[in-house]
Amino acid sequence: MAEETIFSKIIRKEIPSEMLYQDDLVTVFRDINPVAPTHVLIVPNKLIPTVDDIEPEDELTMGRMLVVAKKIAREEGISDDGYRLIINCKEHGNQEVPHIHMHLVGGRPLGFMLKREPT
Ligand code: DGP
Repeated sequence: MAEETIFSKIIRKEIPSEMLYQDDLVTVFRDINPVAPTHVLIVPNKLIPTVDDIEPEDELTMGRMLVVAKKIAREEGISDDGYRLIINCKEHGNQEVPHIHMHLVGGRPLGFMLKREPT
């Protein structure tokens, strides 16, 4: 069994967050350390540690994350200009919290996805 993170407590409302949305499968709350005017996290209610742990029965939940991302982006007023969705995975992906979360980031031009390594 994977160990719970702080995100499980946020989902159960045991600790405070700026929660924007919750349904039977996903929860959305603002990132504590935003990198852009809109920076929210879309999180499955079920503890799935990383993308590498996704099982076939999680397909509906993964789809719901995208459907909800679209809805929140529209509510945040960033849909027309565009935004970025990011899921970090494990060490090389720089995943800090081992409970899958999709970052929805926007509200300013975000530049290239990654800095190129100097050649
Ligand atoms: P990642 O590197 O993809 O695992 O991003 C983890 C994000 O989670 C990071 O942007 C900061 C955010 N975060 C960590 N702890 C908390 C918390 O207690 N509350 C909220 N709202 N966000 C958190």
